[in-house]
Amino acid sequence: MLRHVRLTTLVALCVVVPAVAAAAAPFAYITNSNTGTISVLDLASGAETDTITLPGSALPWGVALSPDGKTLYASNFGNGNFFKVDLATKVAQSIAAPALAFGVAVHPSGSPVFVTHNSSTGGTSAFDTTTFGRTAVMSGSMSSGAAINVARGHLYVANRFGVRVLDLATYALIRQVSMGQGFGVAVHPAGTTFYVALPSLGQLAIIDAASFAATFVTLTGAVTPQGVAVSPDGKWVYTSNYGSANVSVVNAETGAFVRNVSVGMNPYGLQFAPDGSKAYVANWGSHNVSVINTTTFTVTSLSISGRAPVAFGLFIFGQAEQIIEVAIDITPGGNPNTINLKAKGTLPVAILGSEEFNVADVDPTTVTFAGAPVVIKKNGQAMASYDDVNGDGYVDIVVHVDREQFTLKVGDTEGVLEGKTNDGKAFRGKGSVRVLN
Ligand SMILES: [Ca+2]
Ligand SMILES: [Ca+2]
Repeated sequence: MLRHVRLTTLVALCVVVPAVAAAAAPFAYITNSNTGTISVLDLASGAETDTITLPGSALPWGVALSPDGKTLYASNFGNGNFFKVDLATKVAQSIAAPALAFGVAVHPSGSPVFVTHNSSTGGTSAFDTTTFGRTAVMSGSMSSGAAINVARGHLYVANRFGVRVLDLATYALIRQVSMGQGFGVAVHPAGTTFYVALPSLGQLAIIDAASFAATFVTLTGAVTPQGVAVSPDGKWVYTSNYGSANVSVVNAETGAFVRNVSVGMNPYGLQFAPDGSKAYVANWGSHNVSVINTTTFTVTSLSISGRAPVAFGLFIFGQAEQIIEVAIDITPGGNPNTINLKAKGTLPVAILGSEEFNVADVDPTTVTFAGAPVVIKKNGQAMASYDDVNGDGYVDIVVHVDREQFTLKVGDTEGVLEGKTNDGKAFRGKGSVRVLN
């Protein structure tokens, strides 16, 4: 392992130094029931980057992804089958299943896949994901949402009478929690609690995963809550209310109903982004996806090419974007870092290299400091140079930003540098400043 990097070895280092683990941007996979398609949405841009057409007469409904994110499973509510989609090739394969395939969940090991059936005698099937043979049948009636509690080794299936708790290894029935038709099911990240939407009661059931004791939250102003989702930090539970075009927000710690947020028509599938900053809901009636900012509760929408989206299940895959923290030196060698807002020209800021961060990875055209971009020269290149400004043996990059574009004001004490590496990873550094006018 190279501990000290000299300028002359910079090029070689691009190969030698391991990059920080890549964070896959999240994608949403929306089943469009009227068009027999799946819209693939890049949640970083909000754009539909792919549209997968399912074979046959398809009414894609429930959805789940394999743990590695490479395979998608979608139920076909219109026929006795479900689909396996290879997300690399976008090839969809049809697998025979009992009628009215509805909810889908995948075992944490990747197999089997569980498919629920929404008929009067419909329970749950388990399919081996290599052979696609049906390896188990669990009884039930009007089964809908399915979810897995990895910590407790339980499979939950909502049904006509509430929710069934099944042993994830033996499929034995552990408990039927009776409380009226259950629909969507979601599990707290710690596995301590699970949640069931009760459409006909307009309630959310909060169920202790050990004792199965249930408490019920009345969702004021909610009609037919169907989908349910828990925030990644476990603090909030949302329901999508099909009949009232809104999403209810419940405090998971207190069990208190907090508020409703208006979304599109007939909201159905609902899930949080991996970083919890947004929640996405597929609107069956308005043919789009609402995006709820979970801090401000403002709502925007994403367009999709298909119609009548459902996305019932866990339809988002990806990791929260990780920001690499870097050390910077504003006006290298100078201290304090005085910034005169009346000054023109450029301000040099060094991004310091280290054993963990190779500045050869920096795309200088993406860098801003205190809102000011790096100056682009007439030849199209960023004004930047490589030097070891602090003499620690690691190469640093010195970028020159446009002094006339600072968003700083007098009294600010911190300047933030942001940018991206050549392969799109975000980094950030902070330094003290003294701002004069
Ligand atoms: Ca300095
Ligand atoms: Ca250095």
